[in-house]
Amino acid sequence: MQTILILNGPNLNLLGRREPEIYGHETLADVEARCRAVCPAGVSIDLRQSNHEGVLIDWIHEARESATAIVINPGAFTHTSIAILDALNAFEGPVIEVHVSNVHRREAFRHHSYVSGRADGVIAGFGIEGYEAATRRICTLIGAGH
Ligand code: CA2
Repeated sequence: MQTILILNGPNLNLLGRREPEIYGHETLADVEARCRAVCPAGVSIDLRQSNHEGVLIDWIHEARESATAIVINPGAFTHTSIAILDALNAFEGPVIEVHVSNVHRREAFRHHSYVSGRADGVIAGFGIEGYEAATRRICTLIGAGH
């Protein structure tokens, strides 16, 4: 079994519950179900969310042993966290960065991402469909299914 770790940073527990005009109406549970649905046999999804930078870093370290690939929406840590970048640099598998909103159409401080320089792909502005697209791309990159 290959595992895709789908990590979500701060405030993304509110997905589908606040600011639907920016982030839509679907929740992280919907994200999980959609990503599971596009995974071929032999690939599992492990979706997690934390509001704490150190917890996200610990999960990325854990993934070195337990996951084949990472899909990450680091939330606002995208724009601030060299520590998350360093952790991702220590992970050897593919990494795809996802943003629900189109960060480039928003405030200037959302235009720079520390994670993009490490990511194998970046998706922004596709709503939660971005997670599905990222999961499909990861499956291609790890040679799973289809
Ligand atoms: O567009 C994205 O996915 C972001 O990563 C979301 C972050 C934001 O800081 C990034 O610039 C772009 C914020 C996550 C907040 O999530 C909420 C979801 C629903 C309601 C309120 C916040």
